[in-house]
Amino acid sequence: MSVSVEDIKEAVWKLQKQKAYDLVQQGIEEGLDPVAMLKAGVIAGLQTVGAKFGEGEYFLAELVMSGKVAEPCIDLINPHLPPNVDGMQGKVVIGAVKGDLHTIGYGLVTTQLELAGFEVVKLGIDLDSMYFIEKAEEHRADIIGLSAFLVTTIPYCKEVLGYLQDMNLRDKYKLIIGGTECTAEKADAMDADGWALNAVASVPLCKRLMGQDVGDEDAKAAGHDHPWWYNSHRH
Ligand code: B12
Repeated sequence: MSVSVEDIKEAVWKLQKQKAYDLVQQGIEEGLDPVAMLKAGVIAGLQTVGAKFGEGEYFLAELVMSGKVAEPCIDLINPHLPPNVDGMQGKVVIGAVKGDLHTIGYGLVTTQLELAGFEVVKLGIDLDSMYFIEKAEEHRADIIGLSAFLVTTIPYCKEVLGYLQDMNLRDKYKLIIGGTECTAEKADAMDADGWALNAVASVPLCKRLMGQDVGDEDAKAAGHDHPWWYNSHRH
């Protein structure tokens, strides 16, 4: 029987590690759309896990397991995602802020940006605010990407911005944020340069911040009701 993205989603939220992996493998062999397998399959499955955790049906053990189920699936899908390369776009350093252990989200952002021609340096998780700045300097980055999934870790994004300001580096870098609990409003309130809802939306965001023409999206993305937002007061 052929695989559907629903099967993949179900295996992910039911935490059936081997089954999810096998279904993705089979999906690839059968020519199922890799983007759909990722978004409507694996990511949707993780969202179901998150909802169950929020409702008290799943606990930390399930949350931990969901990461272990999803990651090998994503690794399997990644090489099959469609490339969209139009030359070197810019350099991004990205990682999860202090106290934040969520790796999957910024891993996906990295893949999409790389496919779109950005050079991306993955820094890791639970990083000191100053570390982002040191690495941005070392790699001569254009953009600093901060991943913050928790209400308790989002304030560290503001800390990085504060350090940049104190070091007179605020205008040298574009600082963007993202993660489940991050919103355009929060990015705006801390005067970040941009925010994106998901990995796909981080591509036009970074292109816009690098001064590229993004057509119709430009006006929409200056407001908060778009999958990505850029700080029109600064750019
Ligand atoms: C898996 C998971 C974990 C795993 C992570 C494993 C791993 N390797 O990453 C582990 C077990 C570590 C974990 C731990 C915890 N988690 Co957790 N976790 C999740 C879960 C189920 C999925 C997260 C995920 O990867 N989703 C998949 C990605 C693709 O989701 P996404 O948000 O759409 O990602 C996109 C955007 O965020 C964006 N993006 C991400 N980063 C960036 C960066 C930039 C620069 C940009 C532009 C965009 C961007 O692009 C991503 C890709 O499209 C979520 C539920 C959820 N709905 O997200 C909870 C969730 C995030 N966790 C939550 C909680 C509470 C915790 C814990 C505090 C639980 C506990 N009691 O200990 C701990 C905290 C650990 C810590 N200090 O970080 C809450 C957060 C709620 C809140 N209000 O803060 C959530 C929302 C679950 C819930 N419903 O309550 N978790």
